[in-house]
Amino acid sequence: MLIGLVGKPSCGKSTFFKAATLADVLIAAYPFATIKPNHGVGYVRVDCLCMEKKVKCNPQKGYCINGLRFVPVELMDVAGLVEGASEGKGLGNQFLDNLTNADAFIHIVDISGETDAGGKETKGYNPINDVEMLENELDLWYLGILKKVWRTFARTIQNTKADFAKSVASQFSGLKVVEEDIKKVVRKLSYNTEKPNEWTDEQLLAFAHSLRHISKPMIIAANKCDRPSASENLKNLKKAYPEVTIIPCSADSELALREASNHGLIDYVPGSKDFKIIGNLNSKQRGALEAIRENVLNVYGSTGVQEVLDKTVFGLLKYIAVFPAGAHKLADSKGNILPDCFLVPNGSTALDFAAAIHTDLAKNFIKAIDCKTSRAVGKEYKVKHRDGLEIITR
Ligand SMILES: Nc1nc2c(ncn2[C@@H]2O[C@H](COP(=O)(O)OP(=O)(O)OP(=O)(O)O)[C@@H](O)[C@H]2O)c(=O)[nH]1
Ligand SMILES: [Mg+2]
Repeated sequence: MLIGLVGKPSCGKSTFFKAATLADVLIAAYPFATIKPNHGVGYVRVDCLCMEKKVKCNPQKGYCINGLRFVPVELMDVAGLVEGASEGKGLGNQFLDNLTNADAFIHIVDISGETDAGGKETKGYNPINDVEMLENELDLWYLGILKKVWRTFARTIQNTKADFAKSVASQFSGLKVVEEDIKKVVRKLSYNTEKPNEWTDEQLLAFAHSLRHISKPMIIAANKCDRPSASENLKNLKKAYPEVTIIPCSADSELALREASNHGLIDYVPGSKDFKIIGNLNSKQRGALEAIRENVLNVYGSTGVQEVLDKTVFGLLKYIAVFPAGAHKLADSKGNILPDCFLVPNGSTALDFAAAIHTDLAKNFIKAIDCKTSRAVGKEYKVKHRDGLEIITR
């Protein structure tokens, strides 16, 4: 799974990325600080099975703190996007193409209204403009990809009477559009799929829009919520986009807390509503951390960064987390207890889960044992969030 961080310059993409991954990336108060995409690993939170099974787990990927399991997901931070990007403005198409194989986008919006459309410092800017701009540019980007091949592609479909949804899915597989989604889109638009060659430009744009919506679902991280002007802008944005999940966050605060925690200055678990000072702080450090407590944690309940990631994976993408759980004290062959936790799409079967662990496990699958009930389940069993399953093979 790959999650792309998108947004205009200086909205805080790299700060969010660094807070989530602790990778060493450039953060700067000038536009287009990031040029080449940054790849890194962030984490989503799952209640680990170790608590209810009363065992001490040994995660081989990610980590577990007091029964909260942090499961890795891949994140990508890209260059800032400006109006006209789909035609090459700013850093243009080049980085949009970096985003083709993302499964979802987190749109980082500067909710403080203190940067303009180009990412330069200003006051009283309306962040609603940024959402309109980004949505529009992403649609035009999809349209450009479709248009490059559409006439030839549509003619071939018409001449060979090929299945429309299947053909689109295979032609644009790089965008991660799937057959089912295409069927849904054309049903909604009620287009004639036997004659795609006759679609008008407007029809093609509407198709690009729906395809983009469905293949790159998006959540909004209303960043810089620590700033005084944020709450009013947040209210207005939520009113303008009632159907979108909008989560206030302060990437800068999360980064400060994570770094302080890494240096042993505070006790802080990502996503929590508070932290405890445990090290020797100078008055400047103490003041900065207390300001985060007062302006962010006490107001919004957390910095929001962890919530954005969790909601993207479990809400937007509807994934669930499943643990491989060996028969002997839930351990793998090396004795690691609950070594892994896999993220799989909701609706996955026990066989899909086995395949996610290793293709051999799926090939030689006999049954799976549910560690909570000790019952055997078959190939077709629909796995549930926080199941622990041992795969039995031939
Ligand atoms: N107050 C506040 N400032 C923030 C926050 N997040 C980022 N910033 C500041 O916003 C500026 C831009 O941050 P970056 O993370 O470099 O922004 P970006 O979106 O990656 O920018 P480009 O790479 O140029 O597109 C920096 O000065 C950050 O310190 C936040 O949560 N609160
Ligand atoms: Mg950046």
